[in-house]
Amino acid sequence: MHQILNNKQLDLILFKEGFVVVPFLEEEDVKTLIDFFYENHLTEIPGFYATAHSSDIQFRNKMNDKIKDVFTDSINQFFNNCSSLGGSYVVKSKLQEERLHPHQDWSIVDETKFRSFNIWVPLVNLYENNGSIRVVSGSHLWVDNYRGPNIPDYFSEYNDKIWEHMQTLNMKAGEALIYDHRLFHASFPNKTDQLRVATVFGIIPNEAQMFYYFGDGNEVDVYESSVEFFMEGNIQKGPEILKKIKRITAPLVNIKKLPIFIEKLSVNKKENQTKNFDFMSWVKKIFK
Ligand SMILES: O=C(O)CCC(=O)C(=O)O
Repeated sequence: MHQILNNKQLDLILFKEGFVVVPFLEEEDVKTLIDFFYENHLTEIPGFYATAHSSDIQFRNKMNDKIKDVFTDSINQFFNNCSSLGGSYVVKSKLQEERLHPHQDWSIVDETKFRSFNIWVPLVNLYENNGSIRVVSGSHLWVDNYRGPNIPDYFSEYNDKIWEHMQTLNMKAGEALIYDHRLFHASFPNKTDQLRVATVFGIIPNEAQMFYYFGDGNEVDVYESSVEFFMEGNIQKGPEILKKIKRITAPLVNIKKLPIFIEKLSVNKKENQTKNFDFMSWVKKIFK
């Protein structure tokens, strides 16, 4: 298995727990990113907001370029033979009253061979009232599954149970949560008058090809993907743009090691096949 982090001990923790929290940005870097955010956002921020979802591609890229510029030294310091995908501001204001439910991020590599990650860095100190992030240690190893638009989320009926078993990470500005895209994570609503400004950045091993998984009933279509598609395309519309390489048929979920509170998870019952928790659709709904 590819060693992701240069520090072997941290890499082992990432492998076993699915996440690590590390000091990542200097105070002046945090200030640079916060100042840049406010210089470029002069109007009111909706409840939940991500620059990666802006329809203005030039603006999306401008935000990405700045984040990448500030992150690069730390990425090089922490990561071993990995490629940078791109970055986004992720901001919560008090207009978003609902919590961000427990979810896994989309699969973007062949997870039978590789792992992919996010680096999530708050630019303000976090506590429960202003939108702290929550995780379940080891949850990246619960199942093998495919995640992407139109793919059912077999865990949706366990949202509350998973939430109850999460640990809250009250991170300091500039610390990074490096997490496996399979890890269940969520966040509290921000109940304060100040914005909760954070940044998020994707990472994959150098040798991993990017893929896009799109559900079609009980099957999943696999498309070749790229950083350009994620940064510049409409990521809900992969099938219209990308090259399809194969179709995967059932079983789409392989249960490995479920905790006791969801051990009755059924991946066969029709009624469980509600839509995947789709981060993008959630964001779009909140914008309206
Ligand atoms: O910013 C947050 O509160 C959570 C972000 C998140 O869940 C994600 O980027 O997948």
